[in-house]
Amino acid sequence: MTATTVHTVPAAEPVTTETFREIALSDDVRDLLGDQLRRLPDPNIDIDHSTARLLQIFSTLPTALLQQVLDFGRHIDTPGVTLISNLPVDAELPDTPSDGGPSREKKSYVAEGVLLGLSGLLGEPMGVLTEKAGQLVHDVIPVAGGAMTQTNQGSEAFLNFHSDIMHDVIGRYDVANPDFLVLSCLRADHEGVAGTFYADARDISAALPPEVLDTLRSPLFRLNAPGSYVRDVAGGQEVLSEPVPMISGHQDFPEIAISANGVHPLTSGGREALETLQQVCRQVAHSVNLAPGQALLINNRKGVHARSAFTARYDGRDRWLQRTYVRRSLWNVRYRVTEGNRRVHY
Ligand SMILES: O=C(O)CCC(=O)C(=O)O
Ligand SMILES: [Fe+2]
Repeated sequence: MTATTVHTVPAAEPVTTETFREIALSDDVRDLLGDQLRRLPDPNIDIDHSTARLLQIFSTLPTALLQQVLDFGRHIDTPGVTLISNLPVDAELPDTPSDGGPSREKKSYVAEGVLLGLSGLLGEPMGVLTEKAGQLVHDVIPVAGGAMTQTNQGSEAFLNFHSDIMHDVIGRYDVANPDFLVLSCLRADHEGVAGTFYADARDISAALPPEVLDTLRSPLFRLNAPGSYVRDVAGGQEVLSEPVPMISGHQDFPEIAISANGVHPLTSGGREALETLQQVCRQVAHSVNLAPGQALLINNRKGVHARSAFTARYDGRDRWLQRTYVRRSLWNVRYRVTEGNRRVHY
């Protein structure tokens, strides 16, 4: 400290520029979690009781590991994506449901416990009536009719870099949408080639030519509503948001929102910038071929995710993920709450 210093500043927190992290449980920790989760009843029956119980179970994780997950949820400078490996799995896994789920044959709830337990360390699981009928545990499974779609039912087509957004009468689809997604793998695809990609907006911004970043930071884009909304509610018609930027907020901590089901640029410059954006996402992305016992924590504001093409056989052994949508708090989305279920939005 020099003589001219007139006030002290608290020691700076270590600022991380790391955008991907991997955490692996030891076998002992995995088995301890597994023993407790095997006794869990179906967590959907009383979700608030179950999430309380899961918080007790997950609080027995080693402190350093628990802190990494908590830090993922609470800090602005932590990675946008984290892979957790060597999680416990169900002793018996029934066929992958051919209708997209949920499975009616699943008898234990280890996978659901892992998914909701991790989710509870980040915030509150939420459902949306137009996405998986408002369920809190989403099954992400290839469905024959949706193979080519830009939705989570797809397989044959590369699912472009996107955020999970929500149709909303306020005209913004990136406000009441989940802050986080947790994706947990129950079964990999047959060939083990399905990759989940994540591109962090910090890495994207650094890699973009400045003038393209400027364009993407301008309100020149209208997001199409999610495929499930367009298909089930809007009779196949596009339903566009008000004009928004693709990238917004603090330059060191940007937020990004891209719709999977199409972005409509208002200018030709905007169109070119969108193409560059998808290319840059591919360049900077981290990718993981999820395997059973692995889960990805995804920050849905710090970055965008994608999935590579893979081949589905619809034979009961196809890729099966479970997913939650997580809000840090349910309070500021209360304008969308439905009667009779305080976690489910219209
Ligand atoms: O299948 C995946 O790996 C990701 C799919 C996806 O985008 C999602 O579930 O939101
Ligand atoms: Fe997604």
